[in-house]
Amino acid sequence: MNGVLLIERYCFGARDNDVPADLPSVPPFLLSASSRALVATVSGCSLVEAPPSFPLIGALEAAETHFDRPSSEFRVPSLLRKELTVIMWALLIALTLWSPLRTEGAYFSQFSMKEPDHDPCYDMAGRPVRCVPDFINAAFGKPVIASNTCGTSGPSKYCSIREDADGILREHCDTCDGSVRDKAHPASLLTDLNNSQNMTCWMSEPSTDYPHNVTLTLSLGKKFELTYISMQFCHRLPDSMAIYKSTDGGKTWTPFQFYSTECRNIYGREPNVQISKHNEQEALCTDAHALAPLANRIAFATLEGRPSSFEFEKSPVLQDWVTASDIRIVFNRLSPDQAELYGLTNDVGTNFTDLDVIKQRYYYSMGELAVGGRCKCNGHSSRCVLDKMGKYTCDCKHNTAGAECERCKPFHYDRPWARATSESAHECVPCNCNLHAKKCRFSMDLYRLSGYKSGGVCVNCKHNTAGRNCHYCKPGYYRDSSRPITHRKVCKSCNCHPVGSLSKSCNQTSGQCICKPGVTGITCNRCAKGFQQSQSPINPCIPILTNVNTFPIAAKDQCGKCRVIPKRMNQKKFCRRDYAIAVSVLGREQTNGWIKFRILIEDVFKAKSGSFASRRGEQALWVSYSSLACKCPKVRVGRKYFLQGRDASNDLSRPGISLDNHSIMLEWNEDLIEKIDRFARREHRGQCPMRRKMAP
Ligand SMILES: [Ca+2]
Repeated sequence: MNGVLLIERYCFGARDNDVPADLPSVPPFLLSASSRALVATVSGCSLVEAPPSFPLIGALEAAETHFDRPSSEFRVPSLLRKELTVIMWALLIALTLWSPLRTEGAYFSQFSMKEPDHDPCYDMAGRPVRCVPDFINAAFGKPVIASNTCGTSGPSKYCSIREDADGILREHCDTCDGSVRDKAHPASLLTDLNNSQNMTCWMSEPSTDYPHNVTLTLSLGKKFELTYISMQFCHRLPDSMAIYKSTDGGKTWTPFQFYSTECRNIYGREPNVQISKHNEQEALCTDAHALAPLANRIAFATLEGRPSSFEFEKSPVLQDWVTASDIRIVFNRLSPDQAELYGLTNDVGTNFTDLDVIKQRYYYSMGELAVGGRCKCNGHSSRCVLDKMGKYTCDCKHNTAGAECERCKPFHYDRPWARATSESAHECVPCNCNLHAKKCRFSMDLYRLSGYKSGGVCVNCKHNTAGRNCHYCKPGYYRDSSRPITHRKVCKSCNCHPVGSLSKSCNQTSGQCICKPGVTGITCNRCAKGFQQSQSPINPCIPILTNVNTFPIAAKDQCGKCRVIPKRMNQKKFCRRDYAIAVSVLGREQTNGWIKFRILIEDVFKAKSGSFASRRGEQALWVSYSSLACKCPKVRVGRKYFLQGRDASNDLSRPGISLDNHSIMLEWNEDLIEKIDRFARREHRGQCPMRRKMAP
């Protein structure tokens, strides 16, 4: 039986004191279901004990594995076989009548060899429920790589002791030869169809080397959750052997279990350590296998003795512990004392000094490596399949994705991924983007704020929408109330007039743009009553004035000497001004008695921090109408100037830079840079001219 399992001496879950003293002492063999530990305890083949809840799952898995396979070997000591068969059937019949288990339909479907009527990942009402792939022998048919195989470099002789028909143990010798079909013992025989009547065995090359290290590596192709690893040997059991597992396809390995009569010496581990809740991920070392010298199977139950196995669903530690994508078995020693191998103490005519003869007895040989478990899908899939790339992977449901359904599939990030439990399938939920986005991300902060309901944030909202759910219109657009929010054209452009409006945005529901003073219309496209169009893009609509002569025209002869336009620049002037900047004039407008120029500060050579002059970018420059009338200075829109002055007291009615008698304004030319640079350096070095002192 590929699929093996089991029940060689049925003392599952039995505590030591449950086992009658006269029963051969074999390590109790606990078969654990993914969530519950076992089960029927048969000790001396009487039912002894079963945990109260779901007591039969483990036996179920065992039975599944057994009855499912056509050539299953249900290997039981002959005197027990009949009774056990009766017991197993009784259990199975009891289970079919047990309604809570019917929802775990995978078993029955497999039992009846029929496809399930509906997807087991959803209940009859279509609600998502936890689902798991069938329990299988994950090793069956998978390749095993052996570090060493008998007969691969020419024929080798080996010997073993067998019980002959007359009941007497005798040594039989044979030859292994990789090039002859009947004599080859390749590692592929570890995972072939198992037949107890004609066991096919892998063998290592006989050797007297010490330590005698041989490695078997099995790749399962993806992550599984393992219930047991079972090894049936064709020769004697190894004395010291380690099982490792990998969860990353064989890149890194962690110990799973050790077997040795000398745990401390060989593996540096205390033997038979008790597992508590604090070390549930610790690999144990046991010598239990050595207590039954005639046994030919070693079975490692991954959850045996681990306290949280009874609440496996709630134990991420144990969920990790039973997870493996690869298994490695390392044999380190065949017998405690290699000179005292079984045959040597028997009188079988062996010459003690003949090393060659001794060597023929030193090899490992295994007939079956079975790994019982389920393809790991975190409760989100009922089967594993080959994907397009030929890779074994879960057939994920519940909007999950990944080889183990370990994440949510794209656009289903409204709440965090979680493993399915019997209480909740924890299915992934699509983001709500009102059909305006194809991508979203998860935000834990928003999820918390929503009371753990919704954490999806739409990415790249299309159709001029915005917001975490693409549920409103982006700036410059407003909601067309006649269309549903999911409509492609739900957001209409505000079309705010570039001159008449203060911004591109408009009211989300009415579409009204924000107009400049004196401007009106939904898009701010015309002057309001009492206003007329001006030539200024800044103030496109100005009041219709009754008195046109608002500004006094200064007579030319009233203009005094202009101090704002100096004939030349010097160090003293540079030092005594608070700021020195280069500005471009962008526009002008008139207000009461003042002209306000819109300027762009392009360079700041000197300025007090926080002052208007220190801020690059757009700024206002105020010049009194009378100064301008005297062309002191002459300021033209579109020109660039060098500007110096003192920070005036802040006149709130005129925010920006104001020109006064201390200001200097020069039309810009590139030659100025060198001068400014020189003045600035000197000032920085403290080389400003001294102020003239008053005469005493
Ligand atoms: Ca085999």
